[in-house]
Amino acid sequence: MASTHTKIGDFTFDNCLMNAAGVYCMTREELAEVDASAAGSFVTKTGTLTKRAGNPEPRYADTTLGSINSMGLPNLGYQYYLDYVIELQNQPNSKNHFLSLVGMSPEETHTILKAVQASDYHGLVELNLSCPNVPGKPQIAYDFETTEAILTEVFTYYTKPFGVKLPPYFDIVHFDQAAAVFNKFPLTFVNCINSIGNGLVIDDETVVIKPKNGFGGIGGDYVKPTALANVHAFYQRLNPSIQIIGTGGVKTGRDAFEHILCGASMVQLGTILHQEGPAVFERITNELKAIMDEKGYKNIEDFRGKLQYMN
Ligand code: ERO
Repeated sequence: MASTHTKIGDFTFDNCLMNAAGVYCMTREELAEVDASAAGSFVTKTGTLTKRAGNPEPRYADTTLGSINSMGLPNLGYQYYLDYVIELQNQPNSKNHFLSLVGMSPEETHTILKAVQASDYHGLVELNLSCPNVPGKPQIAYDFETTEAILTEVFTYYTKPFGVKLPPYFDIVHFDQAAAVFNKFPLTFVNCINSIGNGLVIDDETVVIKPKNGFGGIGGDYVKPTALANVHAFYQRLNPSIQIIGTGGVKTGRDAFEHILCGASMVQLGTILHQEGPAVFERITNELKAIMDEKGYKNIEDFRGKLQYMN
């Protein structure tokens, strides 16, 4: 049968499917469940310098075609997640993991990353440049100057494998400009996409989440074409040494197949993991392997990035 084995930088994974940051990754218990599932890895909830309660509830809603959330970055503080991934990396046969991080200011981001640099952790870090839900804090990666300034500073002291979580871009010029910034740095990966920020879902006459008068990040079916476009746009533009993690709208093996076809080396599940729980990894892995078997693909490198265009 086909293998969904993959690599990000020097790290190998038995399966290219894993959770998306924010879903099923708040506590050690949730992370342990994902780790014990068919997922190839996990990423932690984005950890900040100090723990945060997040926005008032209800702050997540399933919708007909996906989800809307305005969690507001609730998390247990970066140290909690750093301790856990270090604990796991010291266990025999541990999977490789991703530690998601961001500060509430560039200064806090550097404080956190300097602590991770000084720690025993030698796994992957994902800097979240795209949280849409903290009132008064814009999505960092929509500001190319600030993004470049942060990454310039980071790479003066940070030497471990490092990637960034990006918001969706919607304009070809923005793909060009964003890729030009990221190509200046020795990034291991970029992850496309975070939720589409600040959508609005209405039930009868009322919003479905409380924070920000109902505005929140959109995930699920709505976002798949945007996610695929971002994965492929960056696949076309980034230095080949920068790999792509594809996130957005994956709920079947076919969706994962399409992300890989667009260039993704790893594929993350958000909304569907929230709906189905960690058993979803086995279902979607089996669906993806069945498609690969039918097409005669032995591993994901046989078709990764090989999206066909019309003449
Ligand atoms: O509100 C959040 O905690 C959140 N929701 C998202 O859809 N994406 C995020 O990146 C994020 C917080 C970091």
